[in-house]
Amino acid sequence: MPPSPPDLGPAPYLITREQSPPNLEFPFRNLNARVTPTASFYVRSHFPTPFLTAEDWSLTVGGAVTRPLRLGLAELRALPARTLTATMECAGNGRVFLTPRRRGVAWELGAVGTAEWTGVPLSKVLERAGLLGTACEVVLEGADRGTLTDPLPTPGDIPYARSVPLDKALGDVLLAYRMNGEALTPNHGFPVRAVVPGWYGMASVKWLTSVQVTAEPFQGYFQTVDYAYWETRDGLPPQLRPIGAMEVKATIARPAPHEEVPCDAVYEVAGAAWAGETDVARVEVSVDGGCTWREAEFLDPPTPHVWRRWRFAWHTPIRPGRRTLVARATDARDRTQPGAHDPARGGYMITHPLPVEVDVRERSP
Ligand SMILES: Nc1nc2c(c(=O)[nH]1)N[C@H]1C(S)=C(S)[C@@H](COP(=O)(O)O)O[C@H]1N2
Ligand SMILES: [Mo]
Repeated sequence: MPPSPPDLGPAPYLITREQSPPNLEFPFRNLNARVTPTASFYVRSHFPTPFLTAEDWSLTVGGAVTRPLRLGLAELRALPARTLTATMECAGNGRVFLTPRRRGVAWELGAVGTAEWTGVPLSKVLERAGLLGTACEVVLEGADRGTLTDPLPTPGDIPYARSVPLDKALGDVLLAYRMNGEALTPNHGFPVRAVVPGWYGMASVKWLTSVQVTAEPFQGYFQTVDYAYWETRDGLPPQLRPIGAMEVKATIARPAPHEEVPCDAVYEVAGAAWAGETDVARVEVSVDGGCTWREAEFLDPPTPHVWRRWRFAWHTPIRPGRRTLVARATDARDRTQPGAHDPARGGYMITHPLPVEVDVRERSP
C-alpha cells in the first residue's frame, strides 16, 4: 500500500527570507505543477518595490540606435505579443547548503519557478529603434534603486541594471506584461519586466523603464561587482565574467531533507530538473548516497527553457535507518552536474547534486 502523501502545509505560500526588500522563497517540497502559481513564485528584490502605475509608465529606448523612442504601456501592448513558458532560477538558489557560508540571501531549494510570460519580443522594439552597426549589448534598467554595502558599497544611489549580449537580445528576450495570464504583480515587476529565457533570474530585469543599446560591454554593479564570477580555463588567467545561462541541475522536492519515510513501502521520490538554454535529457536518482544510480521517469516533455518534473518509485528499506538520496541531471549536450561546488563561483550557480538525508522509520501500527 502506498504511504499517505506528505503533509505539504497550506498552499500556496512563500517562506520569508527577508521582509524588506521582499525576498521570498517557494517551499520546493510543494512542487506539484509544471507552471508555478504566481502566489507561489519566489521573489528576489535588491531594493524596495517601486509602485508604478500603468498610466505613468513608459519605456525609453536609446543608445546606439537610429531612432531613439519612448513607448507607453498601451503602445507596447499594441505590438504583436508572444507567450512563452520559462523556468527562472536565482543564481544564488541553494546557497544555504554551501560550506563555508557565503554572503547573500539564505536560499534553500526554492528560489526557482516556472511561469507563462506574455509580452513583446525585445527584437521588435529594437527593430523599430534601428540598431547602429556598433551595437554590442543591450542594457536593461529598472525603476528600483538604492544603495548597498554588500559585496561592495555601491557608488551612491544606483538603479538595478543588467545587460544581455546583442544576439540574445535579438533572440528570445521578452518584454513581459503578463505572468500566468494576469498583469504582473508589483513584486514581479509591474507593469513590464524583461524575461531572458534560460538565464539565471538576475538578467530578467523587473520594473523595466529603460533599454539602452551600447557599443561597449556594460560595467554596471550587478554585472561586474555582483552576479559575476571568475572563469578559469586551462592555460588562461582567470577572467571576470557576468553570470549568464543557467546550468543543468536536478532538485529533489520529495522527500524533503530529514523527512520521515516509512520502511518497506513504495515512496514516490519527486523533483524537477532544468538546463538553461538546452533540454534535460536524463535524470538519475541514487538512494544510497551516490553509490548506485537508476533512471527517473519524466512527467513533462522536453521543452526549451522549461523544467521537467520527474519521479522515481523507491522501494524503501525493510529496516529503519538513515538514507541519503541524490539526484543528478544530464542535458541534451551530454553535460552533467559537477561533483562539487567550484569556489570560483562564489555563492552563485550552485549546481552540484545536493544530498537529501531521510529517516526511514518503522511504520506506525
Ligand atoms: N529591477 C530589478 N530587477 C530584478 C531584480 C531586482 O532586484 N530589481 N532582481 C533580479 C533577480 S536577482 C532575480 S533572481 C529575478 C527574480 O524575479 P522574481 O522576483 O519575479 O522571482 O529578478 C531579477 N530582476
Ligand atoms: Mo537572483
